[in-house]
Amino acid sequence: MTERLPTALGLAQRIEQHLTFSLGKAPATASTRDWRLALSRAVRDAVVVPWLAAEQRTQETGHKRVYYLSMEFLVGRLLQNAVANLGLEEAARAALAGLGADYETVVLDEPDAALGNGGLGRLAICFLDSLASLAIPAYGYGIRYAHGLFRQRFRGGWQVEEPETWLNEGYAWEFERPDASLPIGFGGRIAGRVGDRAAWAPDETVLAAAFDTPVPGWRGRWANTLRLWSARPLRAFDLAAFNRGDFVGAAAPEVLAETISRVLYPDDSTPQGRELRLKQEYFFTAASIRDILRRHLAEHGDLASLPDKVAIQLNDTHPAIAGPELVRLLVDEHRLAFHEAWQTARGCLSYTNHTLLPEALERWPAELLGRVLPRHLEIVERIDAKHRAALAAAGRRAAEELRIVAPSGDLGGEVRMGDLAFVMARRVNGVSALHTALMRRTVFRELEAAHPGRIVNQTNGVTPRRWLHGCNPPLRRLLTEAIGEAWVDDLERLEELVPLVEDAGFRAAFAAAKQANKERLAGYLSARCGVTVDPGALFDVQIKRIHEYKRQLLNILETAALANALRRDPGADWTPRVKIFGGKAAPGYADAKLIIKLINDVAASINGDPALRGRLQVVFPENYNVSMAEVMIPAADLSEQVSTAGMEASGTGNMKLMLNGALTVGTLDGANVEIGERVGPENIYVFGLDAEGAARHLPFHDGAAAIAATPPLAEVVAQIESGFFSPDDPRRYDRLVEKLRRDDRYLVTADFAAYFETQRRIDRDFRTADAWTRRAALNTAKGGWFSSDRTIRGYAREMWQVEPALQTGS
Ligand code: AZC
Repeated sequence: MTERLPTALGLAQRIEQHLTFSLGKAPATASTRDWRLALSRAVRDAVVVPWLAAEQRTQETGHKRVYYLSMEFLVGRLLQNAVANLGLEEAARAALAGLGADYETVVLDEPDAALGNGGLGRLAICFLDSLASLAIPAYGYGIRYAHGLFRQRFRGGWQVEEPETWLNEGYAWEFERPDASLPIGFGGRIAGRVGDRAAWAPDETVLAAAFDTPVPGWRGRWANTLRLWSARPLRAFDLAAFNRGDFVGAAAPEVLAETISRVLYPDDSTPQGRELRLKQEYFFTAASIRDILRRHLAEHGDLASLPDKVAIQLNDTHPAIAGPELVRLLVDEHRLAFHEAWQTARGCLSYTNHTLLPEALERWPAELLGRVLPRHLEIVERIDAKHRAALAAAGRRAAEELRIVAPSGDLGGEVRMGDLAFVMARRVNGVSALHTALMRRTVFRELEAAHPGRIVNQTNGVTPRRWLHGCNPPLRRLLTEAIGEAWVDDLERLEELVPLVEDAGFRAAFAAAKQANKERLAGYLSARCGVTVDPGALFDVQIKRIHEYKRQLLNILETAALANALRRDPGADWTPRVKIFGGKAAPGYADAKLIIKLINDVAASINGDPALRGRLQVVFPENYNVSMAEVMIPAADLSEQVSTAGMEASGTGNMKLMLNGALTVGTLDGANVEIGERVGPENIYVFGLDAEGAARHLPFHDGAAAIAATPPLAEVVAQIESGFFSPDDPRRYDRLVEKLRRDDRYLVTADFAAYFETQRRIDRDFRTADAWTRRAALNTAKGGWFSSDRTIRGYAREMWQVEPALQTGS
């Protein structure tokens, strides 16, 4: 499809029109925000054309659609990405300049839409970019949280959470769709039955209001839709109560309904919190499934063709209630027999597992599920019974482990959402080769044996549009000069760089691009946190959620041990390093918050020591988010991927950093394994126990003995205990130290020596700058496989059976 995209002049006119008629402002008084909103509107206008054309084409051809259901979409900024995908960058720059505004300033004004926590939510957005770029008709479905992920502040080095308010700052991208609203019920009872069918009478109903954001693909050939649901009261407010003077009471229904889409991940440590979370999950899943059925029936008129036309992907178990909901609608409203409904639903559904950590596998008390969704609990129980009966009939032992509704203590049972999603899905996937292999052997061992072949692997990927082309202009220019622009469409063409890596001129240019990015980050850190860093130092970066298994603790202990070594031997020729941390801890995760405080305490001790000046520095800017990642990733020399082997499902930051020419120091965990296979052992620093070794070692691991046997670690632990880093509260870290000694389940003390030794090797290697650059450039050259385009092609082929709606080049 060829749509005409605006020229600079056309774009300037549109920007001015929006400034005047959408925002009611004159150019002379327009603020940066006004220009940003006017430009966003003008760019949105440009997206609408391919967007409507794509929808029309899908309808006309009856093409299969993919529906990606996700509780999280970690969008970040949209403007720059949309401008680039539409090829409007030069035009936008020139148009704004002509109007007296600066493009860079305007795009940086956009607040991040942070409707996600971390990897899983960011992956969803990379996937939407790839789906649109590959012209695969798709909808993303999620929740339009009024408050996204909290804003992180450090007070005295402790994390405090403040509400995030992205919608207050003007959001120019969405279209509200009042005609697509749907009522969603909760609670109540079964009011009647006929055969398989039941009539559910909910006692609470809210309205799901739809908001559509167009998602343009690369070159603007195709655009898909991100449809987010916002909860509204069915009746606005209680006028009678208002007239009685009961203003608070009058607004109560409104408040209650809107609570459902108010915040991302409410704290689930209270029973109220858990119930709200379950309601959120059902709310967006039910609205999405009904929307899908409605569209399908309008276009195709029958339900038999549903699996041929509809592929629904469950991003983790959060939308797993989609299975029972679809069965419910097919049986209760569309009069299919139960078995037929189940088979139809299974034909549409696939499920991605993102974690093996037992505490992150969702389980709902049957009592709670039955109270909030009585009909669904019945359906789940029936599916459970039928599933096990079918296995028994086929001669398999109906193992206890196969129960979806499992007895649990005195609670009267719990529903294992992972097992439910598995049983309801045609395909189940893990997110890296190692993770998928472990999944088959551990959490889904029984189910894998019962349904061989259902589990497939789809190693994660990241979109090169945002994570190389968008965030790294110096490298983007170099790559395009060297091999042409086709790498943005087909990232595996980065392989063409391999011979160039042997060229001294190319290496010098590569190093210069890295240096420019390091200077940009230095400027950013200076402006944001008032710290001065030396762009000549090794930039050592660990950016991700703070979690014990991700082992920021290992990194900061090593940092403190390095500081001791530097102090002891000031004359030696050390490699200057800047340790950069970024990440948030879940508000209720006390030990992760204590690790944040420790990093900040160690940072204060190191940064305040004149003996370490110019050699070691620790920087931890608050409120790490997508747009901060876009500045940090291009500037990194070293990528820290040091999770306990077997625990990080995949990682995607590891891929972004590699693509941008950072070398990885990491364990053989998640996709690190596949990164190592592609770059070769000489171009990655692997250390520590592997997954098998870790599993074998753990039961016998003695943290106290490991500390005693590792002098640099013993010294740091002794410092922590003596209050060296926390003179105001010497006992602050007792709990952390106690865990390292007696319950080091993340094997920090087991891997410390190998990690410390590897870091010293890195110190030495970094000093041979040209050899380092060669290896960094090889990481970029070999990174092409980690494009989310490759991942989405895999899903399309092996899970969804869907083809692109346009051929490449058309
Ligand atoms: C993350 C995994 O921890 C990470 O390893 C993976 O790369 C990412 O998903 C995308 O697959 N998981 C989450 O963000 N959240 C949960 C609940 O697992």
